[in-house]
Amino acid sequence: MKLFYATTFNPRKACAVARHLDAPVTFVHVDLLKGEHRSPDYLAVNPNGRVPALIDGDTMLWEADAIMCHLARKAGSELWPSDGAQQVEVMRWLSWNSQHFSSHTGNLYFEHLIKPVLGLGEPEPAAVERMIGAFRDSAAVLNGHLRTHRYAAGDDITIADFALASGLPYADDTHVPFADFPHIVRWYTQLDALPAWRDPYPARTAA
Ligand SMILES: N[C@@H](CCC(=O)N[C@@H](CS)C(=O)NCC(=O)O)C(=O)O
Repeated sequence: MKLFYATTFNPRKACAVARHLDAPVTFVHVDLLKGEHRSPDYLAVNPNGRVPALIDGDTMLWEADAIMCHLARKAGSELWPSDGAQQVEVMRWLSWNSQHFSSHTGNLYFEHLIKPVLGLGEPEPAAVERMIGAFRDSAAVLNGHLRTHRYAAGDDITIADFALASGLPYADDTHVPFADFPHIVRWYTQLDALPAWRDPYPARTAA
């Protein structure tokens, strides 16, 4: 398998799951600043021109959540539960995460970390305030759930946890106030104890 990635928000969770599972993937770095994600060769893999993407034999897969699912299924890992009802529970959190929780952390990531790199100016204060308010509303829901659940889908870690955690490694720089939510902090501490989560990317030698 080949996993195309950059050291950014969405590929991070796919790389972390690949490393956590010790999956037999070759990591292929895609240089976004050089526009490698818009090359014809890369667009043939992912017509969205985004990372991550995965090639596994004849399968070309994009969307980080689907890639995590594919890697977990292929490894026979309970990160993607074998039980159907548990799969539904994982899907609930993946779906909610992409529409709500990580949508807010992702927007803050864009304002604080991507705009400066792309020369798009300073974070817009009113927009940032709205994003933080939206994050707080979502975080209250997750915090309430985690009060009685060790992980998002229950007692065991799943790909939903990797997805939900996507924006939290950047929280200091992106001013995501997750420290105000004690059950999220307790839950995230478990993720942060995983070597693959803390250090999801392969070492790269300078070009
Ligand atoms: N929904 C996609 C989002 C992928 C995505 O937006 N990736 C960003 C990096 S975090 C990207 O490739 N950006 C390049 C661009 O938009 O030009 C996923 O979860 O895989």
